Amino acid sequence: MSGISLDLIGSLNHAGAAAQAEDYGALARQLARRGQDIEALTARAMAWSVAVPTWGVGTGGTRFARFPGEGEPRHIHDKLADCGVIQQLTRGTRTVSPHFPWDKVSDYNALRQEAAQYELGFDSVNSNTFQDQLDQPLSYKFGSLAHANKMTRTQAVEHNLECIEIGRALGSRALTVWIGDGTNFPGQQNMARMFENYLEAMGRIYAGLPTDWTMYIEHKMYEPAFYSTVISDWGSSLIAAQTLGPQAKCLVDLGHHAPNTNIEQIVARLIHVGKLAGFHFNDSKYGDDDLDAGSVDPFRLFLVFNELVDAEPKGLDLAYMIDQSHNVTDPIESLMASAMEIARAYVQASLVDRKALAEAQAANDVLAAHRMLKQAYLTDVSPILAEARVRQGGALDPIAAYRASGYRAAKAKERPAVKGASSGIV
Ligand code: PSV
Ligand code: MN
Repeated sequence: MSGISLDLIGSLNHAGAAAQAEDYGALARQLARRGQDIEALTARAMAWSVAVPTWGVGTGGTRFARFPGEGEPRHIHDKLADCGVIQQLTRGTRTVSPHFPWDKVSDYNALRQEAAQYELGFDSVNSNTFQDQLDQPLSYKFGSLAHANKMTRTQAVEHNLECIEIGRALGSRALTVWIGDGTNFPGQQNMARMFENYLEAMGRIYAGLPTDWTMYIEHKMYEPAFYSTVISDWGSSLIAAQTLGPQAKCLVDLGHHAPNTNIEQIVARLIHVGKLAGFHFNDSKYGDDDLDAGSVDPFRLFLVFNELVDAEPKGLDLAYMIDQSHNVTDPIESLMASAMEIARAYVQASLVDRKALAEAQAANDVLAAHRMLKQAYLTDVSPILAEARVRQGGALDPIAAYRASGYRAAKAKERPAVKGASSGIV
């Protein structure tokens, strides 16, 4: 099932081929002078993949307003079609991460086949106990897995167990649990008891995990709760993961920390204890802004990958996902740009000469060590990323190809706009 005409991709790639060959050759010579083989780096870029969130292809909003885009996906089938375009053009987003109940259907085996037609698989399944659904007996207004009332906790546990069942049918092997539970007022709840309630409920979900599954615990400092959240930081997340057992790990969403937090150090610590699950990539300036990965602070993204590449000999098995809210851009364009920025940070981090860096660190040659990171970060690896895409049948310039295809305008005709004002994160 092809979303964008192969002829169009082919002719645009052909038009840019000479310039790409020239840029690739120049970069190959520059890297060879540094003792690096461009082909090995291109092979790494080709093997790289990051999951796209199904909720990311819809236009996002804030709690003030949402300004819907044209031709938005109406359901999971449209979302898969859009994710298929992202994969077709970038060749670096081979899986999607669904969210339930938003993506509910009656036949998950059929959904798995449908995704396979776009050459997509399913990554981690995400549960949602931060909203009330229409047919839901007990409200999550005052919490879900950490709720004071055991019946509400049980309802939230059952939803998570249902997500695992759905995920099994989809071929997923992980459950991501993020809760909005917390308080807005000091004294509103007993913070210690809330954490105990959470652990009790999570223990019941953990008991339902298939043996080859992992549970990802996602922390977040604030929002929707503004005084305290139950899993506010990596410390709480790690305590929970260690209490639950070896199948529980900590997921780092880059936007879920206080401004200026040294996230790369958190990454290093979680790797040290063998508890890093993976990432939700996005960028931010002030809070959980959910901006496009690498759009505000690309150096931070690079430094996170510097830790990951450094730890590769430890044999990491991580989940890489995007988690963004596209309020003012076409979500397909933003997701393609983000996937490419994430791959860029990965390839740049792969340029660091680890042996030379370790020697400079051992000799306390501070500036030499720092300059090695800077040199890698300042290297324009775009020709490597483009080569990796084209060799796999993708687009030399995905955003240009997408714009030339008229995909969005065609979808605007096919998917009529939903009328009325709305707000919300997704
Ligand atoms: C919460 O802000 C979060 O990062 C979690 O990953 C949710 O599943 C997602 O956003 C929902 O938009
Ligand atoms: Mn997230």
